[in-house]
Amino acid sequence: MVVSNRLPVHRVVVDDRKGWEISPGGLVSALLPVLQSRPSTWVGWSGTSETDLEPFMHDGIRNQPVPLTSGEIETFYEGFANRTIWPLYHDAIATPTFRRRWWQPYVSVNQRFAKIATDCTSKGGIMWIQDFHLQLVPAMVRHQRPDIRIGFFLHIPFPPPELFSTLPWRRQILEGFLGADVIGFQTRANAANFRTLARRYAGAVIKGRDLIYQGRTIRVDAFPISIDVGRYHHLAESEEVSKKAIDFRRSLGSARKIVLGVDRLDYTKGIDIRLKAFRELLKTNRIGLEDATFVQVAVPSRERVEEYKELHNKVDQLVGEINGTYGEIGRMPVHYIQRNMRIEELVALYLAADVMLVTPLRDGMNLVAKEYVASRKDNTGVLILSEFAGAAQELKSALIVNPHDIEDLSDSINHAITITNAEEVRRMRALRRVVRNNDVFKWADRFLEILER
Ligand code: ADQ
Repeated sequence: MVVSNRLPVHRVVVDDRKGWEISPGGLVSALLPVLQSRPSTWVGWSGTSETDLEPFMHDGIRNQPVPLTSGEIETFYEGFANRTIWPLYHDAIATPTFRRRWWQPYVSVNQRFAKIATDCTSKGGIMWIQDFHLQLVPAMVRHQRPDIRIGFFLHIPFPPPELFSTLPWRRQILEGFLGADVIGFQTRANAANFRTLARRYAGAVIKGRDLIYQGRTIRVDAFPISIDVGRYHHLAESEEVSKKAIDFRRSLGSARKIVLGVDRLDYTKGIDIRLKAFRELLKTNRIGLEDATFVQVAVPSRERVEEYKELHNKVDQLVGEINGTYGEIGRMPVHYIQRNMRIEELVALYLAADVMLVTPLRDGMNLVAKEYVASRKDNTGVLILSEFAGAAQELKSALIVNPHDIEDLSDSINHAITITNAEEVRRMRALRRVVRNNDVFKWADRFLEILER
């Protein structure tokens, strides 16, 4: 049983007929094979306003929809999840909003998920709950059904005590997590933050990596998530993708190097800062149009939330300003694409890019960094990686930067553009070894193996 905010499928309408299609993404592709090998159910919101959806089978998995009202989408999802928890857990880069009227809907939606999920879990079954939308579900499930083995994985960072302590509902959230038997985080530091806070506010006792709480032993550990490495490798080898990469390069003109960024348009990802660093290089004449061109792909997300609208405008403005100031007819320093791309197109871009910029101010893991590395089949390419992404704990051979430091960032871009072939290959080989050794299947196996013990 997997429980997450969204089902692994989304609605498609073809010739006026409604159907479902598997959603792209690492979590879905990691869990599908695991779930398909045994009778399983995925509980989640369908992403639509339909409230009368019956459970349905898709690709060998039973999908159990959880309805959300438009009021709950505003208070539970856009409010408590996206404007309270998301910014608080990302170092308060945007100021978290604490609004009392969002709390009750968060509790009642969590209750609905817990009820629907327990109702379809057999005796002694295994339940794996995902992410920050559902932090209360583990305790709610335990309360109703102590026979179930409960796992919880947080995809985003878990903040240090000074920050988390400001949350008015800190105790309730911690107690929610503590209903699980295994609690997984992206990094060891995140897991340590949780243990400290569980001791401070919930009276848990720390014993190595475990917590003792209400007579139970709870495993609290780091499980760094990864990608389906084989799939990226396979795509990078395909003729269609290789051709597309050559096309991309050709259409980007004669600049020697292509620098790439791929992100959800989110204020945690540091998109504006990397544009400023690139502008700095142009402004100080350290690079010219013939040296490098910067491609930023950003898919809009959470567009109804104010901070996201502001970021959208800010990035539009910066791109316009850089191109207006430093561009020439037919030669623009920045190419900005604001839409979803097919995975084949993304891998082609990864293949075309000499330098990949992953500069979040804070990020749970960052899968884009791993996707780039997995696609670089000829061991070239330079990854510039923020020290504040979970991925930096593993990808130590990247050029590691502090994204708050524009000079450090522009120096690193300059270094990446002028790097020697020997250094480039040495770094990429080491990165590829790390990514190959921990793919998403290993991640899921390790978590489930501990949960099933
Ligand atoms: P995200 O914040 O969404 O995930 P990330 O890990 O980078 O961040 O994953 C984004 C995914 O979306 C990647 O697979 C990427 O290829 C894809 N993507 C990005 N832009 C795209 C575009 N324009 N078109 C198509 N696909 C695009 C959250 C956490 C992360 C954590 C993951 C997984 O915030 O820290 O790594 O979950 O746990």
